Amino acid sequence: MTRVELCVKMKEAIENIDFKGSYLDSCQYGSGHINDTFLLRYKNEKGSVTNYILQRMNHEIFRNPEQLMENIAGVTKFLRNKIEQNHGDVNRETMNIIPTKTGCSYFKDSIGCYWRGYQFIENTICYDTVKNPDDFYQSAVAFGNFQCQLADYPAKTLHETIPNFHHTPIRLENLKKAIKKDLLGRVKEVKREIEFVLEREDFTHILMASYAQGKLPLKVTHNDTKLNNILFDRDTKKALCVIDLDTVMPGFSVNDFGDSIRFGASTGAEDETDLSKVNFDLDLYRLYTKGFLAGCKGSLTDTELEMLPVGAKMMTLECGIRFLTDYLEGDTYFKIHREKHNLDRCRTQFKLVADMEKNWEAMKEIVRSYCKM
Ligand code: ADP
Ligand code: GN1
Ligand code: MG
Repeated sequence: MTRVELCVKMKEAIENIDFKGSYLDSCQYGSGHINDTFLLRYKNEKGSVTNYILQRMNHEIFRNPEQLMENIAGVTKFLRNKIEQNHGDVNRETMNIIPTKTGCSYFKDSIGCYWRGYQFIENTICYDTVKNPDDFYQSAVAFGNFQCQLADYPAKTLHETIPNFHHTPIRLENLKKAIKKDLLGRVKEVKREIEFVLEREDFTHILMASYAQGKLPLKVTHNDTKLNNILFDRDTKKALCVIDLDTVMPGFSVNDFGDSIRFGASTGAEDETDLSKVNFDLDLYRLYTKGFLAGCKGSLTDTELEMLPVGAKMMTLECGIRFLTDYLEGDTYFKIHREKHNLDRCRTQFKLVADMEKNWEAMKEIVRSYCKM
């Protein structure tokens, strides 16, 4: 879609979603890899400005946006009740959908794109890297708590918004298919990366095998627990709201733990090109473990606890595999902002995997130390 087309469709969405006040302007917002996010400004009756979030959902990735929005509507309503019971702020501690003028949770435009509106959560900050270790700790408590809050959510009613999202062996199969096709002739450049993955093929099966043996339970999980999927309160500096609920579905708790570690317990950005700057930070791992276990409030089984380090390495390896696959397939999934962006991202992930392997015993010991408390 061209920029002009996008603007036309955006106008259609703006007219149909029940934003209150008179429209002032809009701009692109945030640094997510998947949806198109905009900040809208409205002038309200009192003359002051109300902000809203408008998102064009990526329906190539989320093949069934209706079902996805049914999940989000259900989960946010459930969270609102929990927050209310705890005397929290229902407008700031969870996402709130702005329905369309006909009361639907999403708007489908005339060319079949799906849009949704959210209340903008004011006075918050979103971090793309860990600047202050306490923020990372706070995010750990928030993601642990999120899982705990949803522990009694009727999981069977949730749709699988992306089938096999964290099924690592299937991710590896997809990579193998991309290697075979070699659409853009890029395989020759990434021989080392491919070898790195194939050497770890057995590892990719660990979680699925444990689940198949009835050891690892299925929980309601977030599945995309990057630090920038949390909003922090600007004043209190506390993690306030878990966002980006597109992938909330049944999954493994250890993967929620793991995805945060791969993104946050790194000394470099996800797309850093200088790999000497990218190291696994054991102190941040320790801090996150402490916070996540505090947030989960004793709800993890012994198998889940034991497998937390596996979750960390699994999510990092899997994400690297996904970036590499997308690179070979011509960068159609993750938004890229420069040439070889996905390859750079893949390399940081594999660097972290290698670092985790060097720190494996220490990672296990850290989990054990917090379980004894
Ligand atoms: P993506 O799936 O593309 O990552 P997100 O739902 O995570 O999209 O949104 C992208 C960014 O927009 C977030 O990282 C955050 O900075 C901002 N954002 C999203 N929703 C809100 C909201 N309700 N209030 C304030 N900021 C928001
Ligand atoms: C995507 O949507 P966003 O930017 O929060 C992706 C995650 C990846 C992440 C890598 C639906 O997350 O799975 O781990 O990029 N989300 C989806 O940064 O694929
Ligand atoms: Mg996001």
